[in-house]
Amino acid sequence: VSHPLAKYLREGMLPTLFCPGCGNGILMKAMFEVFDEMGLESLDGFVFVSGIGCAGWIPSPHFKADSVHTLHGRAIPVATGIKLCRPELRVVVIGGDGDIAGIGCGHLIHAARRNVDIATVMVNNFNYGMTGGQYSPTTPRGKITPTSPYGNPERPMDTCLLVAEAGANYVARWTVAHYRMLKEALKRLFEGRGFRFLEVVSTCPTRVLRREGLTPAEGLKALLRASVPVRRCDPARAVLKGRIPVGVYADRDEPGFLEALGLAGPGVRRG
Ligand SMILES: Cc1ncc(C[n+]2csc(CCOP(=O)(O)OP(=O)(O)O)c2C)c(N)n1
Repeated sequence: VSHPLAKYLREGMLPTLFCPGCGNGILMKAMFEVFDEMGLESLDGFVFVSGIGCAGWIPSPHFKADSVHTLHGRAIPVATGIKLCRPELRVVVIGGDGDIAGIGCGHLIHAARRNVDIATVMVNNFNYGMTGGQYSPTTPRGKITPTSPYGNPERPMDTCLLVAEAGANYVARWTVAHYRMLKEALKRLFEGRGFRFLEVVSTCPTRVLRREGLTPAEGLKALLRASVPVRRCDPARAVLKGRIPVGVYADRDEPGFLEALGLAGPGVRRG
């Protein structure tokens, strides 16, 4: 493919493996544009780590880069190990809400608490997409899913609040319909120290939108309608009402875990 962004895409990966209209494609394009705007000719120096799920497929197999596809929920501890062994690499975790806020939630909290120097992109499509649309920790209360035929009985959580409170340096949420803001946040994510966390609210045309009778385009518009700036709401309450708080939850520059271990910082030789 002779496209300026094709340098980041593994051969034979078009069309992508995602369902038509999946928000993962939008996020992938945004990431490629950001890499290009960062002046990167290749993804050398990056390692992408994912667990299991559709979002985990964004880097592996699509990215022409080193990637590790680990167990469901375990991307963050594997990424932490890679970063501690090879501090000079840029380590990026990509996964779904089930992967990162569900089964992997303990790892998420402790990586944020330790301020581990990795970037994490959590794609929140409000369900377990890959396994059939079961409800996840972020599914709005009352939603009908294959595991909640009478409506989801659980309270959804605001993962960004949790990660910000635990101590991460950078925490933000945007939807795939906020393309420009999403790219700004991705740029911030790939730079800097400490734990950087971006929740990307996305659409799942196959498991969610089809059930609701919405096209992928209508799904994107619904994301915009549900969004509310985080600084103008009480995010925990907004999430309970099915709104999507968007914006920056935390932006600090505290020393990361590498510095706490003496593996980075002034006077430490890298590489
Ligand atoms: C230990 C373990 N439990 C359950 C599964 C089955 N499983 C595979 S992917 C997945 C959830 C996927 O949802 P999410 O992480 O939100 O990603 P999405 O597919 O929606 O992008 C589950 C439960 C598994 N692979 N391993």
